[in-house]
Amino acid sequence: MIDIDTVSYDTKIPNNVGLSEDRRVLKALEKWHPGYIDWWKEMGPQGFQDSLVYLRTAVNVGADGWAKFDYVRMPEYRWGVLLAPQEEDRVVPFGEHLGEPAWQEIPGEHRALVRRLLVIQGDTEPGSVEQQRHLGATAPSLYDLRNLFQVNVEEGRHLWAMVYLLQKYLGRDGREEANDLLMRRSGDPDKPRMLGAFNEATPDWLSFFMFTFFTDRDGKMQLESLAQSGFDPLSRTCRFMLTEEAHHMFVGETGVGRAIQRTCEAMKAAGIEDPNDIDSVRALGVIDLPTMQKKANLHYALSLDLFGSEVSTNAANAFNSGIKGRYHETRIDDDHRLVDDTYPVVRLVDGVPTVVDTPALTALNMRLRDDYITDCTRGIARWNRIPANIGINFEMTLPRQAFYRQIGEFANVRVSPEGTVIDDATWAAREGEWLPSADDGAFIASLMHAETEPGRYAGWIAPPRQGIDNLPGDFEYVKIET
Ligand code: BYC
Ligand code: FE
Ligand code: FE
Repeated sequence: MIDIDTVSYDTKIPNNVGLSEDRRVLKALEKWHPGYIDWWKEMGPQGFQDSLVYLRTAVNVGADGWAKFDYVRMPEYRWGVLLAPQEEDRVVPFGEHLGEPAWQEIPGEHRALVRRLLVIQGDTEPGSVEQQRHLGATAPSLYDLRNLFQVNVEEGRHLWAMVYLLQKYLGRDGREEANDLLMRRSGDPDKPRMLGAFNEATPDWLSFFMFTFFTDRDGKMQLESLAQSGFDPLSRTCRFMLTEEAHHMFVGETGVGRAIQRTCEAMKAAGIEDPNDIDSVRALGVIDLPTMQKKANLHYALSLDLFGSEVSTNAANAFNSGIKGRYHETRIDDDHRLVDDTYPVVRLVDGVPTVVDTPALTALNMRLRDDYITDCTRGIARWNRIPANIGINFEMTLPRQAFYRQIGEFANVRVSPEGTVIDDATWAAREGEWLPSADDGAFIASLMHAETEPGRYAGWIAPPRQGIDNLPGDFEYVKIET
């Protein structure tokens, strides 16, 4: 019996899955490890591989005290395989196998489906690290630099989490997939990452914060759904990943929030009341609020695409077979089978976005997306308190979900943020009001420069209210030269 409360360090790979007694999987992971380190050095954070970074490392899986903070060089980070504790007598919580004991192996008939989900999930993790690899050079503070690297090493660990499941439960196929996960590259036309949002550039820190707010939140929703899985090792893996994910969204939400705060404070101090007086605001060396709205529009639309098509038989199969559930499945009060249910889905009917009742099983992507939208809306409301408190009249909003989509119902139509279908000419004329333009990008880029002195923050962003690990904001979170 493996003691899951103790993480074992008797192999190179910290784990609570008894790796030292599982020679086959241990050997497979040890074989994969050097390729991972090569990938990290080639595609991970550029320029800081020798710096000492004040990072948390997962050393346990309990509710409290699972992380230890210390200075580490990133290539020496202890990426481990950690699963949340096994729940006794857990059953498949939904689908046609509802109520059967949860599976400790993948049922033969669902191997292809699980493999696909593990690979898609796994592919996003290194994708995001690749997207963010240039950001260290322009970090607005050591505090932010450290948070970037924390997110990066944990996305690396999320890759390990998926690779463990592939190697342990999918044999040779899993091994091949694990190797391929190190071969694809974000944005590479020949071997891109699998999902759209992970092939976009993350050109500046505002994008990084928007990404961690919007796209890591898709990660949260997807992991929550997979955490419901009847395949128990997948459930336990995702449950532990979710404890790390919370910090990623914290980084995004507070990052954007601090930029909003700084802009509002600068406007107030300069006596500028109109948020749309963009030239005057930019002259203060801060990012104007309408540009932040445009960035939010972009990252939100890209993240909505990550939920797949509105109507999806893949999603129906994943649910029916007990592999991927709904957000908070076990808290939902219904039959958890959905065979005769319907769900309202926004579809394009005669060129107009229209709510259509659709069989609930095929509408599961949509349902998860709706839960996601609710979650985003709460975060936006928290952002909006900042201008209100400072006395600047501005509210961030979310565009309608048909806006700027590349996947699903609305992939082939032009839609305004208000949800009106428009022609190409109107789109071309107004796109610059809704999405960041090259000029906006250049302006933001002009503000991006590194602050490397402890306690100093770039002029476009407010300091955090408190530091990490109860340390002050002027703590030396990264020792760049060592
Ligand atoms: N880009 O039947 P459909 C995270 C493909 S983020 C490109 O609707 P399904 C993280 C689709 O693969 C969370 N292709 O698909 C965040 C399918 O292709 P095939 C990642 C796309 O399966 C920040 C076809 O279109 N985890 O963790 O219902 C930092 C038909 O689509 C896209 C997961 O996503 C796209 N956006 O839904 C780091 C969980 N969307 O099979 C990490 C696992 C769809 O016909 N994945 N396609 O060739 C899933 O549950 C589902 O596969 C999806 C798609 C929700 C992604
Ligand atoms: Fe992740
Ligand atoms: Fe994340």
